[in-house]
Amino acid sequence: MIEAGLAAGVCLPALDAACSGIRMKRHLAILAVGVTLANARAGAVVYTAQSRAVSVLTTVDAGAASASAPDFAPFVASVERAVQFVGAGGVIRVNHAFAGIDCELDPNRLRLLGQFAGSGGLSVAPDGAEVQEFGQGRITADIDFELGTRVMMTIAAPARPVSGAGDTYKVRLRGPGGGPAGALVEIDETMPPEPLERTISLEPGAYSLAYEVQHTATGDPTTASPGLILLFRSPDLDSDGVVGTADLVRFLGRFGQSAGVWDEAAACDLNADGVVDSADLVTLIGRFGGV
Ligand SMILES: [Ca+2]
Ligand SMILES: [Ca+2]
Repeated sequence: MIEAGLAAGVCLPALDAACSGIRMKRHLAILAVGVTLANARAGAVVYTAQSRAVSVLTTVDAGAASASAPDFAPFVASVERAVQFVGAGGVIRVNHAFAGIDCELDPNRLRLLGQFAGSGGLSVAPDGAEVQEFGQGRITADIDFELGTRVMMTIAAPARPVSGAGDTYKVRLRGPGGGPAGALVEIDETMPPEPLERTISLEPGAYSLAYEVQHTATGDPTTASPGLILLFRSPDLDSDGVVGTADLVRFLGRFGQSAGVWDEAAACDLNADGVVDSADLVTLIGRFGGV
């Protein structure tokens, strides 16, 4: 007993230290497992492929310029050309083409803002021959992503710019299965130019978005501002793979705010009714601790 007591008395601090070390290792191991799981899940939306580009063309000199995104980082770029030419009556005019893009692939939203400007007109050669000159801008984005869980998504775009013959406009979202059955959104230049806003519950799986808009300026200067947003309404607001305290804090920071699809608060409007309120909070709490 005494020996045991002494032994215990001597050994306890050492054991305590040893146990503390073991606890620390276990703690680190649990942390490591947690990090691995978070990385593996990495939020509801994972982008798997991207191809984004802007380009312009001026017909006076058949000149072109373009830029494309090298990776999944925000793509902010613009290209521009401006060339003088002789119009009717010897008046000097400008054949202009500008195209800009600002596109983010955030786990909670895919947002693309575009900008076009341009001008053209009739050029008159010394022999009197007239040619219709135009400035043309083009924006394209092909983006694939995968969903690990069911997500309510809103896709929205302003009405396409009304432009000339030969211009193109496409918004196409395809889901698992591909083909006609997988076509969730399909809009092109043959349809009336109307704003798009549609909320869809997306099942887990692979999706592909194709966006293309081409704007042609044939006369006096014109501008156009196309855009597109896919808003993924997941309560995992920080996209770390779990609905937790950080998401709740972020959510409460937007509580009570109105939320159109283009607003910063929109990701917190989980039921897409235009306001961040208690109904959304109930959804978040219901998923707390899960994905
Ligand atoms: Ca989270
Ligand atoms: Ca709401």
